[in-house]
Amino acid sequence: MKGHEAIIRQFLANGIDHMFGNPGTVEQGFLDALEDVPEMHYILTLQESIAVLCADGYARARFNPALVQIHSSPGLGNAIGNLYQAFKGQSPLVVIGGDAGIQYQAMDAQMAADLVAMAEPVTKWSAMVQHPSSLLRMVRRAIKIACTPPCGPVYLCLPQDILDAEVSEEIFPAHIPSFDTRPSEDKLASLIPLITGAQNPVFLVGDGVAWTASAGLGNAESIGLAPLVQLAELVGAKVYEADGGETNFPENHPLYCGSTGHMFGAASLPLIQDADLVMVFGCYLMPEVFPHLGDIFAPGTSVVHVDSNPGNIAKNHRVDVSFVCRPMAFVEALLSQLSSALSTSYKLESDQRTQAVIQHSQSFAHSVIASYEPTPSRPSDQYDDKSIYMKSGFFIRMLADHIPDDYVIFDEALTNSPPISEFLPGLYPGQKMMTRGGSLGTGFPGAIGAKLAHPDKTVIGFSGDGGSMYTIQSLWTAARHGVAAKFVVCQNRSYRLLQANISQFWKERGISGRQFPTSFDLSYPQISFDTIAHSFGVAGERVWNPDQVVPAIERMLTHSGPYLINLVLEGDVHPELVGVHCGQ
Ligand SMILES: Cc1ncc(C[n+]2csc(CCOP(=O)(O)OP(=O)(O)O)c2C)c(N)n1
Ligand SMILES: [Mg+2]
Repeated sequence: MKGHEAIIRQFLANGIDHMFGNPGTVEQGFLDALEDVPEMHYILTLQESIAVLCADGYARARFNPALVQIHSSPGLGNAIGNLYQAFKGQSPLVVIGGDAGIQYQAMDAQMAADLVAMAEPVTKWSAMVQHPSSLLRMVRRAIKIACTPPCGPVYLCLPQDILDAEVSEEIFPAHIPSFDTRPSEDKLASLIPLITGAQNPVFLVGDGVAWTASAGLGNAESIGLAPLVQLAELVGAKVYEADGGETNFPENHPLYCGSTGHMFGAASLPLIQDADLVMVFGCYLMPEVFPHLGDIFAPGTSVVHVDSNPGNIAKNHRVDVSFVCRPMAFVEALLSQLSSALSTSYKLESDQRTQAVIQHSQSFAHSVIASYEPTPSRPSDQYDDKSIYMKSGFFIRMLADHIPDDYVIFDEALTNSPPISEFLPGLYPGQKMMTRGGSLGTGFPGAIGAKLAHPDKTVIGFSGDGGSMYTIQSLWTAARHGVAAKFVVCQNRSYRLLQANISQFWKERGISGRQFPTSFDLSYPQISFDTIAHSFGVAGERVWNPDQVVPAIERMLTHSGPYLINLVLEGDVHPELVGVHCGQ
């Protein structure tokens, strides 16, 4: 057997039977061989970034590795931004990249580049196979590294002449090291006084929770988040998501207080500084774009960090006690010691704390409802010579009323995300996904990957109008492969988040009286997403009026194939300024 076929069979040996890719000449040998191995399903995407993002959604929805096939240097270049996204979020992606051949390395020929070096900063491991005798060894190593916590993407360059050679190696599944380590009982006991002495405990949870919820990949959903929920309830802790794109705590739980800031360290600081005990589970601190540079913890606060990634622990901020293990294994072991150590008066106090947090969560829910108007009240904007009555809250509330319970959401609705968290919460790992690392364009390809992973579930991808345009041709992939994901574009005709962020920038600098930069405006020319969808073979419609919402949702949910709703929302729309304020 030649290398072309052997690598396909090697992936199949590890249960990897989908390949998301975009082809080129230097990969022609194994794409040809693929035609004779029907067990491997090739999902054709029209740009390498989309291949990475579909695979990312597929991996995240199953907590299992996914395979990406990309072209040589230009293809790798296209993939880099979203490999970064996958790297930030611990997705076990095995990326195989084509190359003309080892024999041409010295020539610096067309498409030649230092591919391994290009991929290095955005992967856990980047390598090129140098000799046919180690082809399968390297493929197995790639799978193993991608799947060992902290999981992450790997890049393996496969020169065509290596794949052309006969393979002498045996095919057997790559071994994934067990991560079922447990903290020592003595060290756990040292935490009891810290916990019982705390008046105001805060938990910070990140994607390390979901990715290592079970001891092996693949069944995070069945293990669930129950032990962590139990611990939070026992100690009456406020729980904040930090550095999270997965569901690391049930979003509808009264102790869940939402996410720390993504943008400004100053916004996250008050959430942490009134704590006297901070327990960090599977996350890096802190994930903002402009993080706080000083101490984020108040003096005297005890900080406990539990992570399967030692690199996260004490990376930027002080830590008092740490455990390198799966957060859920730590929590289970701690619970068995803690339950008997808590006095009745402690339990009364923690109940009081819980009640206070519940009131806080309710007032937050009220503010979401006030801002996003789930009950439409007034015409708020004009679009296409029509009055628009609604904000996203109404659509999302109606969708929540009609959707089956087994929904999976990829939420890249950005400024329209709060009502999604309110009405369509993520309850277990794999039910709700968001982008990581600030990367746009993930919503639709991510939903396609998730639907391929769960053909029987209702999968909805939400995207802003801006974000959707980075990867809009992913709709074609859904139509081509009959992937019945549903897509919702929140069309506010602007990069609204950038407008919100510059408002903060102006506020901090005492600047007033400015118009939003016209580069944040998407109103002209008008984008018709339903027309784009139709042209790619995806059914869809435009919704701008509350009366249209329920019938459109019913059509979307009952349609047998992929379906897109172009949801027209109010926005800050100034087409008259385009070209004027740019000085053109
Ligand atoms: C690949 C990439 N390019 C640019 C940005 C910068 N950016 C952050 S938010 C944003 C606007 C997103 O607009 P949209 O998807 O319409 O959502 P809205 O803010 O309107 O809710 C942009 C362009 C980014 N995060 N990622
Ligand atoms: Mg927008």
